[in-house]
Amino acid sequence: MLRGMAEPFRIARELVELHNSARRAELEADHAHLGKQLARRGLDVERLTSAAQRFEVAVPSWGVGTGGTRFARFPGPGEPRDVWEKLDDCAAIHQLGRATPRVSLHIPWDEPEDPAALASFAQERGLAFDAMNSNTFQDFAGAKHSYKFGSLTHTDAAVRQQAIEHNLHVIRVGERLGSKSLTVWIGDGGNFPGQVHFRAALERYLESLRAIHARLPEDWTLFLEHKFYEPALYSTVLNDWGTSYWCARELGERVLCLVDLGHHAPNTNIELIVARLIQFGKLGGFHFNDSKYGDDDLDSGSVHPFQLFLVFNELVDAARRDARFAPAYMLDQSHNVTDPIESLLASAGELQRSFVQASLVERDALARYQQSNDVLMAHRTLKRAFTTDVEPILAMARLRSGGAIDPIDAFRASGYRARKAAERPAVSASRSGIV
Ligand code: LRH
Ligand code: MN
Repeated sequence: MLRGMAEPFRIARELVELHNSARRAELEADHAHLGKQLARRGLDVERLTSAAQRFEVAVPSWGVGTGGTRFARFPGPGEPRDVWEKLDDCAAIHQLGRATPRVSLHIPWDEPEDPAALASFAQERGLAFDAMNSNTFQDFAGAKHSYKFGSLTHTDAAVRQQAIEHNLHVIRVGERLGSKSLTVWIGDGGNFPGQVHFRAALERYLESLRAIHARLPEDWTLFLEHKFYEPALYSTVLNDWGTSYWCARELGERVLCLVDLGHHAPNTNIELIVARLIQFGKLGGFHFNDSKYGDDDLDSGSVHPFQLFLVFNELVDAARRDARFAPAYMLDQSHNVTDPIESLLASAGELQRSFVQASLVERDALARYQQSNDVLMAHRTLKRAFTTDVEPILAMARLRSGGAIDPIDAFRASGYRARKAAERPAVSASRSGIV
């Protein structure tokens, strides 16, 4: 871990306090006013605010760098150059937003020479490690076999074995970092009709996942991430939630389905898929983002905020029925034209907003309207929650958790990006690609 002589810049606690002191009185007035309004609806603003304080979502290590597309990537100033600088940026996000205490690493992009040192580095910054992500969708120097024609489902057993070994390696690294889960997403599939035997490929997928599952530590969970297209452009092996569900059931109770919101065809009813996976007991977690067309990895809630609310409506309803219900929440976004830190702060806030709004739904009334087929009132019951401005609850939750009332304003006032641009030599406009 080579670093300049001077300690890397960190946002001073005093700056956050100064930021909050200028806004506290207004916030308290807004929070009290919202409290009165919600009390008339039988809702307790204090209970909702502490629930918002407990809301957490993991940030992707690959999300703090500028993302790109297959055409180009335009790196911004102060790009993190390695996993250490990525953790510094994740720490700044959690310092201001107070909702992202865990980081999801991607191996080998974040391969630590010394996992123990990385674990204590993270701990010093109030961070821990969430799900590990393996990568058998790119070839890396020194690899014996190429994944051009697939990885865990490749027709050549030697290539599958290489991919299995990589996943076992990622588990071992994760164990040393204190992670408790592995997310497996593969790009395996075909670009031409006839290129892949659909059923044989899925059999190979199951055989490989069985080999990984057999070596999964007792207290770990394995997440299967489906995706309907890209990088394969005609068929993918783990193409949809149904296939993922069937595989998770085949593999075992610690194998669950992960829903990446961008991995569905446009206009797919994702909240219905979420309800199905909840009912089938196989909803493991999420990669939250938004998209207009393909797997655009846009900021959560930036295109379809009502869909995000409807997803949380299913999650809050499920948690109401089963206190143990705790799917893993992660962001998985690519920030091509915004400051990645600002986008992650905003996106974590949008998830928290959808969670709090979904917690406003008057569920007994909704159940009555659904039972009596009072369609309009059932829909209005959801819309009333979605159209409630809960910003005072989100800001108060941040304030009470030691964060910033307006994290993006505080981030800009801190000059963090400019300081990092001075500390971290600019990276040239590199090759295309998401990272
Ligand atoms: C695939 C995916 C997967 C990650 C990658 C960065 O589209 O969503 O979760 O490994 O993005
Ligand atoms: Mn994903």
